[in-house]
Amino acid sequence: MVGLFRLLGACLLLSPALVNAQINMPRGVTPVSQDIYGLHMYVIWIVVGIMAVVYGVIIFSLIRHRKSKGAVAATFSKNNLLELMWTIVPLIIITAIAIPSIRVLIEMDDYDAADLTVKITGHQWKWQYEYLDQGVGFFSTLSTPIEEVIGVEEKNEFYLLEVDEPLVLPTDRKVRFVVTSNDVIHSWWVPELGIKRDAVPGYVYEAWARIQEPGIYRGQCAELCGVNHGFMPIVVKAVPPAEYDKWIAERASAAKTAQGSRSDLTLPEAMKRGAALYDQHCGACHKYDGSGMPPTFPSLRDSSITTGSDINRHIDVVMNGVPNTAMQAFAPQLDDEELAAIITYERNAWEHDTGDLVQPSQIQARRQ
Ligand code: HEC
Ligand SMILES: [Cu+2]
Repeated sequence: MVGLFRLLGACLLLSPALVNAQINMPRGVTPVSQDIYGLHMYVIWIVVGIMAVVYGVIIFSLIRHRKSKGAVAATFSKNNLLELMWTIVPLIIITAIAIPSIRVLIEMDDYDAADLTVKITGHQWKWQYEYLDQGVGFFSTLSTPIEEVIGVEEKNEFYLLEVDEPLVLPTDRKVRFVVTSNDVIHSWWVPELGIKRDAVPGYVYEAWARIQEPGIYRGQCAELCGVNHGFMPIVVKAVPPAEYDKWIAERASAAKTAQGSRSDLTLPEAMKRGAALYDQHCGACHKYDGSGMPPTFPSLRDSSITTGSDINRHIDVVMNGVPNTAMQAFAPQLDDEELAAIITYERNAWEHDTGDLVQPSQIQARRQ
């Protein structure tokens, strides 16, 4: 019993220390996340106060009015003062919680006057980030090697919390997020930014952050979204504004150059790019060796679509997807060259060796 009380006392006194032990919620690195933390601690203390009073009365009554001492139950059935008290006291408590809560809620919803806007789209199973004013966009996919997932290699420190390309954001600037989804409901959750926003297809929800410290902040999809729900982590890399400006300028000019050059692919080029893109965008469902997980995710090995002579049938499935299945339309997600490379890869990998080479111009021709 004494041990229990000691533990309880330690919990209360050491609450900030327990953040590091991941027992308490993080304080975070934005004004909103810190205010959420403050509100949380404030409510916890009120709860502790209520608990002390309630348990105090119960324990006092148990000891003071115990049967062995000859206690006799009271028989009164009405006490106006008591009733007034248990109406007024909760009212005061609720008001004392409501006022700071509403203040934090209003602060969380203050999306105006943002310095930049990032559109976040959830996909099965990856996140897409678009810097709306700069014309820069990319996908961020899990980078944990498959060997660690299946247990043949030791898991690293950031197992399932690492991506190929993090979301790069400036510190000390107001970043507005618009969050949506391409398929099912996901949720973009980064505890240290104090943000958890549902990504719902057909809707756009907003959030914002002004990050105060450079660093790497990790999060996860927080809405069960299918078999690889645990495989779409979030990594935010916050850098000083000057560094961010340099990064975004480089990305923007790279995006422009890529748009201008549309040359034909050679087969080795297409296979190399296609293999990497296939692993990134298709491997989660169709597996890295193309064997899929039938019957839900079909095998692409020796399928009539990936090896049949009607290449356009193959192109159309990948570009338009299959309605009402997890096979999404990739035409809006990938550019002509990327689609051409992936399709070429599928037609030649896994001993398919059809020799077919799909060119970006063929994809372009089939875009509506
Ligand atoms: C989220 C899971 C998922 C991802 C990611 C995915 N697919 Fe699919 N794919 C499916 C499902 C499910 C089907 C079966 C649809 C149906 O019922 O016809 C399918 C069907 C296909 C087919 C037709 C196969 C056949 O024989 O019917 C091809 C080709 C294909 N996908 C290619 C791709 C390519 C290329 C990518 C990556 C750019 C990809 N898929 C990514 C789930 C996925
Ligand atoms: Cu998800």
